[in-house]
Amino acid sequence: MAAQTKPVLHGYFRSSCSWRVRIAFALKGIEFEQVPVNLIKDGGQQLTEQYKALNPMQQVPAVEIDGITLSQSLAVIQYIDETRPGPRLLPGDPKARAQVRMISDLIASGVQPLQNLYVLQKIGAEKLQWAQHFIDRGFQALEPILKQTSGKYCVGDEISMADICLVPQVYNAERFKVDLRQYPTIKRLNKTLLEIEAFKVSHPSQQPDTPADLRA
Ligand SMILES: N[C@@H](CCC(=O)N[C@@H](CS)C(=O)NCC(=O)O)C(=O)O
Repeated sequence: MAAQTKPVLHGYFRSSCSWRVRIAFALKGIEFEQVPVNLIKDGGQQLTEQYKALNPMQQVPAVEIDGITLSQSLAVIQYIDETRPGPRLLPGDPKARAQVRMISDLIASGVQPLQNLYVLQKIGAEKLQWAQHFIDRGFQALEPILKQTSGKYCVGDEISMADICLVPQVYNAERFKVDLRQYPTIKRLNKTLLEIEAFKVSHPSQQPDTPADLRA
């Protein structure tokens, strides 16, 4: 299906879920526009009535594409995969596809929601330990799974949605100072993936809304 206009990504440079979508666009070679939604400024621009109309969950990303507005990064990635040419982000083989979804869900449902801004604001002073605990808990499950499923990438030797979820989650783990030494497979995959152009151009340090002191 030919796209009529460029998709618009409403996102935040440091949001791992926005980064997932940026990686998917980059892997597929899709040009898109970015509208920054600053999660901190003005008490959080995601909480405005204007943004709530785009995404009632008041989270980024929200993507305007082909006449519809989608939130939920995995839904966006799968829509892009189903409608755009380029490398497949979900493999054709049902077993490999299930493994990609398993890893993606583990991160997107089992780890990231427990350390997102809204949750940490409710936790208060203990937020660093809370975030570390739940990232560690997820990574302790992810490490043996990836040992089984990975080749060069998370599932075999093709880049997939699982890789798209992994790298931003490792970035979050580093931000929260999680000790990654106990996760050699996660570390290896992250290092390999960060060498790939699509992961580089979409990196939080390279975005239009990246503050000057965080630019690489
Ligand atoms: N399941 C959603 C999660 C979205 C989400 O948690 N977004 C975070 C940034 S990565 C957010 O907007 N947080 C704002 C807040 O917590 O107030 C997705 O995959 O898109």
